[in-house]
Amino acid sequence: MGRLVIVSNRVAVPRRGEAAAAGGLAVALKDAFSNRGGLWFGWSGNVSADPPDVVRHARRAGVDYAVIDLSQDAYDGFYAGYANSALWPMFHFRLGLLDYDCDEADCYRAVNRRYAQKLMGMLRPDDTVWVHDYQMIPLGAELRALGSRHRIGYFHHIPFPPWAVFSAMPGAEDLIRDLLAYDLVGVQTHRDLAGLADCMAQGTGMKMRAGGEVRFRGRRIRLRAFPIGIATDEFAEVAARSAGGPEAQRLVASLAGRALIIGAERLDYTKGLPERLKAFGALLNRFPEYRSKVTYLQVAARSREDVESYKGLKREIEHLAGCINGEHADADWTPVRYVGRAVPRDTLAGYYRAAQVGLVTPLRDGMNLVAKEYVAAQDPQNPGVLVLSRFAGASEEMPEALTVNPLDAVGMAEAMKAALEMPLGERQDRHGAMLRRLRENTVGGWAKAFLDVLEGHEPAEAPSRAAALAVFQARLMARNASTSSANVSEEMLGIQVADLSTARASRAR
Ligand code: ADQ
Repeated sequence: MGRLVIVSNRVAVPRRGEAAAAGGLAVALKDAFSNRGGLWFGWSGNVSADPPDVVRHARRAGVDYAVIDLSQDAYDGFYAGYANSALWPMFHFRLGLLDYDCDEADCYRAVNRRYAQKLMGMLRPDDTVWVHDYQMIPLGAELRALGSRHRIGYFHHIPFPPWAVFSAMPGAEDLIRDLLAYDLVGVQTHRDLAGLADCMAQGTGMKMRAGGEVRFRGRRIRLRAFPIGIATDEFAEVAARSAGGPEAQRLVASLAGRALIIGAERLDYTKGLPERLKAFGALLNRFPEYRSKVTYLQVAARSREDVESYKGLKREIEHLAGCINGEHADADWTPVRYVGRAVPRDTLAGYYRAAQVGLVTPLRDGMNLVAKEYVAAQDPQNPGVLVLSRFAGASEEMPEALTVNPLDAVGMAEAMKAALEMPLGERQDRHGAMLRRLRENTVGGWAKAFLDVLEGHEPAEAPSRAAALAVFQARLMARNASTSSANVSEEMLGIQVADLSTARASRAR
């Protein structure tokens, strides 16, 4: 069996003597790596004006890490620019925040091309390549253009909207065609799979067949939903241990017997923080019996502060928290506690366990691991209640949560009240059902399921014409700044239509 090669935007090389950071992909891939060895390639996280054009290598616990640095221009155009100012809002249905710049789009392709060139030099013929997330969509096509015949899979961690939304992105057809270079495209949920299939059908003319695949020039591209999980039992153990630790104990003592509602996430406009604060305000206004009886703790790790659309968010949240506290606080009670930074994973797990309600209410989310962690962290004898947005991918797998629309402040306030008042038996039943499912679908199982489908696949032909066309298009755009992406798309679509009619004609024969 060949190596497993992972490509993700950010690669955190563990310190010497450490296996890997707890949580996240590193845990998911532990088994896969330990069975066959592997390579993990991506951006080091370093940015400088003129970084050396070299790949740095490190070996930790049987895994080779290979990282490159980004120049300030590449960081601005590729990461802060196209990936996080255009792709991120579009994939989260926030077209009003989509900030497209064609130079940044070119930069995104150029960075992906550079990654492909570096990676090709490190690949062995029997390697399996697994590409992660929206920063890397064109990587597969760039690898194919360089002659790669590897099995290449792509997993999309964030939502996949239907074509009516996706097509707002300039160059949408090219982006969706890039996915045809992969052998397997994975998304989180069935809702995302429907979005992906719709984009494939309308953006490329390729209809998903029964069995979840499209056929393109003799190749089979599988489209599947693989809902990501967590290391359930390990997280439950960490939470149980941390609940007795000093951090959680200090928190519990400070509540003076009041109920605790918790929220935790990166400070991101997709996570619905202002809406949640307004809903908590509505709880205190509509149900005054909860004044001085409940405390809401929001832990929000700072994120992407150099992206324009994130800049006002911190201020808005601080303002809302201040307003609620100003209106309702007492000398001995602060309704909203706001911790504006990341806290260690085990501390967070202890906080989850101490909370009677987990409030996870994103406006859109691929999956949302906090929802799963909150459930895993509970004491099964006396579990808290999860209040979950219907727009989080996790809601597909967790119907026993109290499902809410995050835009409905009163509905959310009522759900919080119902959660705080839920009888023990009902809490145990709901929690038990969710925990069973979390144990069945762990993050290790998720990685295995993806790789099993990817590796059951016949080798791809390379370079496919579709991929070569996508690369041709990107190069053309880069060379000729005056050529608008719309023109190039039309030109490509012309080729596409011609190809399809040839295919139809040959089928008819
Ligand atoms: P994220 O958008 O980062 O992930 P999420 O899935 O919730 O969102 O994962 C966040 C992780 O960070 C969790 O493990 C959580 O415990 C941790 N965390 C949150 N707040 C923290 C804080 N203040 N301090 C420390 N740790 C904190 C993207 C997609 C998601 C998808 C994941 C995985 O946007 O939809 O679930 O990838 O595929």
